[in-house]
Amino acid sequence: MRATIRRLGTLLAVSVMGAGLLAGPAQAAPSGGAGRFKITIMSVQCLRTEDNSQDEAYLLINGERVWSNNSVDEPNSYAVNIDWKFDPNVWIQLWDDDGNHWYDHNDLLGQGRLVVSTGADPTPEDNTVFLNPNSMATSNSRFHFTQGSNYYLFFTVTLS
Ligand SMILES: [Ca+2]
Ligand SMILES: [Ca+2]
Ligand SMILES: [Ca+2]
Repeated sequence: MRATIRRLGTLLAVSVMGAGLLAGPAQAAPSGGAGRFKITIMSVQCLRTEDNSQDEAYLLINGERVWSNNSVDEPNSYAVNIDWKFDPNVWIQLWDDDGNHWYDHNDLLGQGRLVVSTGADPTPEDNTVFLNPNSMATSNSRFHFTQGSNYYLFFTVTLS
């Protein structure tokens, strides 16, 4: 079962890549979620991989796998272009796939949270970004992940 799902995932990934080659950058971005707000993850920048060679990076939004790239190099940037609706919170994880063997689990490279906050000037925290729902201003426009690697994730937030 797991192998079948993985194969389906590979087929999907290959077909998406194929569509990308045919349609170019104008292809429809994957999207999901629900709520008043929308985060757009524009790109992933890798300054240092977790693996000695390339990383097999993938992104989870609220636990759903939304993007992956099996040949992430340092230093390099990769377009993501994922839209995800949310309200009031959304959390994002970046992982490196190592096949998830018992002797080599996949590696969590970092996680960030985006939190709607109407409080007065919440104190900035590492990788907790606050969204003022009145002004739509965010306390940051990127996450910085440094667990055994060095990655930036760039995003914008708009009304959905
Ligand atoms: Ca790894
Ligand atoms: Ca890996
Ligand atoms: Ca590992």
